[in-house]
Amino acid sequence: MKNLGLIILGLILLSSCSKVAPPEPYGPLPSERQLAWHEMGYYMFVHFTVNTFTDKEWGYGDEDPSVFNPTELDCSQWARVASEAGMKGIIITAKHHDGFCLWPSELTEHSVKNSPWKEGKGDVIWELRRACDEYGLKLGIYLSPWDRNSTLYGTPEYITYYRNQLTELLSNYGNIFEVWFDGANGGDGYYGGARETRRIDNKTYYDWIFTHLIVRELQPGAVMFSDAGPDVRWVGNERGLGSLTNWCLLNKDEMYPGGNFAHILGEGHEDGEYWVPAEVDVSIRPGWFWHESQNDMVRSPENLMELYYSSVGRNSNLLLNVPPDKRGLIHENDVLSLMGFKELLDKEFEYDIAWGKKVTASDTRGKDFKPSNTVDRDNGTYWATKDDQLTAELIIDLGKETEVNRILLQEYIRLGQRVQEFKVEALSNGEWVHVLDGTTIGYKVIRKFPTIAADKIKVTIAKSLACPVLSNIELYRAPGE
Ligand code: FUL
Repeated sequence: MKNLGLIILGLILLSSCSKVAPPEPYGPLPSERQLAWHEMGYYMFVHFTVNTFTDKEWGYGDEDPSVFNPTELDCSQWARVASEAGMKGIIITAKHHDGFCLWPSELTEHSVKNSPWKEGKGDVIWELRRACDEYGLKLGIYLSPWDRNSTLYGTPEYITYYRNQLTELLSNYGNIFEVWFDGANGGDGYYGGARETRRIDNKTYYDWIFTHLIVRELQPGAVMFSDAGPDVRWVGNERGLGSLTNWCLLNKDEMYPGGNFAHILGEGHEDGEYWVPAEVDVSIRPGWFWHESQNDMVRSPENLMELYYSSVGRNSNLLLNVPPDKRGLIHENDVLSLMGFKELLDKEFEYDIAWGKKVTASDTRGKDFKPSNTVDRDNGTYWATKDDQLTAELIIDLGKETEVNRILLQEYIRLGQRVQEFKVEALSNGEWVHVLDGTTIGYKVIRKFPTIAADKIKVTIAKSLACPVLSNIELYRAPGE
């Protein structure tokens, strides 16, 4: 009898101590550098070069470096504006298609070193590095593969030149969070005086694999962006539109920058072999560079908010271009809009109604994966169902009737992207009311819906590639509507 008692006690202890295993990862997974990138959310693109002074979008490459002469260049102002607007970093056009370098490259004469700015002793990249450090921002680099100034462009020697430029940038300016490879290759250019059209084969000319290795070696923490990744993909348009269905996955093996893949890049591939999430690049003005004639065409705070929903709200990052003017400052109108947008953003997401509320679910894997992990504001914890349970319902009890009109959902992407379809309902006046349908979630989706007075909110995972794993649910009552 005594032994039986001990055995039972042992079994009870064993069962209470035994841990239920977390779900196995499903499909391709994000790397640490990609996970850090996902958390950046929203950051600034800076298009600045000779074009700023010649009023062009694409410089031909024959500019006299003396045209580059900002009178009040202040990278700290850019960084302060970015930081006050809630951005996490800045990516700068170190060299655009005109080939003019914003740093005193040893490899060309077409750079700041031959400009009157600071008597040729200045270095915009270095100043921006310091400004980013001052404001706790990360720095990224855009280096145009197409170079309309270089006499070498089109020959194999140009690739060495391009890689050496990249090496300068990745060796001398501290940690770089993103390297941006543009797919544009227009054809005609100055090319050291040849003034002709040079066509290259996008697929083979740049020999990208070896360029990628240089980035990995010099900046292991940096993600690389292009139409086809390898780490981050273009969203397929420059209008600020992420896709509602958006897989972080892509079959990129047959793709290359400048190829004709825009129609695929929005949605990605549900059965993609690689983790290559989408980035939405869009300008606050009609052009990428500053033009005096566009000073009154700056997007309004409300318009920026729409962009935020159609990018960050659709499982993408937002790279918002804010081009400095001839003075080398972000223009007052752009600053005003950005500050207005930040104010709207703060009001929109002022208080998370779901935080700490009681949550129940139709299925739970075990106490480490309990439903309330979705409302603890800790992205490291998550709710998961048992392995064979591919659909589930989760109900957040708001405690009392509460107005709601926004929902934010996140999967725990360290275990892969799984959800294919979801649905949101609200218990209002004792009845379940359909609020919205969705497809993918991924790192994050934020959806708007008409204000409803709800006692409870139900999130149904209607279809999933593997057992659903949700790390976060937030609810808001945004002003208006
Ligand atoms: C494009 C370029 O041609 C534009 O000038 C701009 O830099 C944009 C971000 O990418 O491909």
